[in-house]
Amino acid sequence: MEEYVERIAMCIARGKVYRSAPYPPDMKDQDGADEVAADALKRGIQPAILLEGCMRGMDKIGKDFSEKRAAVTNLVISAAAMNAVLKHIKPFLESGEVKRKGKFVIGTVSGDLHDIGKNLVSMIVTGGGFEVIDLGVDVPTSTFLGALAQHPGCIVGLSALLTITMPNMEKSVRAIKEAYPDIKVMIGGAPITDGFCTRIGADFTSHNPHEAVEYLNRNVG
Ligand code: B12
Repeated sequence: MEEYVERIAMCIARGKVYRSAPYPPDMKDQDGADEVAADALKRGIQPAILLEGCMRGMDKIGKDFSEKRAAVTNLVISAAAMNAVLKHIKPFLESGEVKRKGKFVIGTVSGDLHDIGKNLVSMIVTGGGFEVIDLGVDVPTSTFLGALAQHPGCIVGLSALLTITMPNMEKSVRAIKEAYPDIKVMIGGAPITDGFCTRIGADFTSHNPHEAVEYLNRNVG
């Protein structure tokens, strides 16, 4: 069992998606995350064990990213490897056989169409064992509020990439905090700083999706 956790973690941390993938060159002709996950399930390994491998792998690449040993491109490839595993676990997640830790609602704020970072955060949070409700891009405050009413107990994340949409982020955060003072609000995106986060009353910000997962682990439930 531990062997599969380690193999999956390694494929994810190194970004080995499929056997036929040429990257990384030193893992050429070795099974990737896709094949290892399929093999594990065929041998009766519990899907939750594969999720443990996902978390360990993302933990490693997340730390490498924090310490500047990995770039966003590495995160993207690792997320693709993680998705290859999640594809196999999805039916078990949907049937409820594998329990989620909690719910995370995320969206890009009104007026903003950038979604690459948001999608990366969504994927990594999913791999961290949470159910993600992705509201998409250009999300008005009313849609955030509607989703929070529908998913009590969730944590919410807002993304913004444009300085001109940061005021929309502020409006949404303030409205969320007014309607749901107990809901934790996380914000992110290239122009977002710790100072902005504090000023608008959000609870947490990071440029690193791995730290978002750590925040969720600390604050869920
Ligand atoms: C790709 C891109 C686009 C694509 C978007 C495609 C898509 N599907 O997302 C397109 C071409 C559509 C686009 C359009 C525009 N863009 Co643009 N775009 C970019 C670009 C090159 C990359 C953004 C990106 O995806 N980065 C990679 C991801 C992984 O990084 P990220 O989003 O920052 O996310 C990371 C973290 O911030 C964090 N994170 C992100 N969200 C969240 C949320 C939470 C909760 C947490 C915890 C963390 C988190 O995690 C991620 C992983 O580390 C940037 C330049 C740049 N280098 O940033 C310009 C940029 C953001 N764009 C810019 C501009 C001006 C525009 C346009 C206005 C251009 C125009 N004149 O039409 C339009 C606006 C359209 C709109 N209304 O949104 C400017 C913004 C300048 C400013 N000061 O506001 C930038 C900075 C380019 C520049 N240097 O001028 N753009």
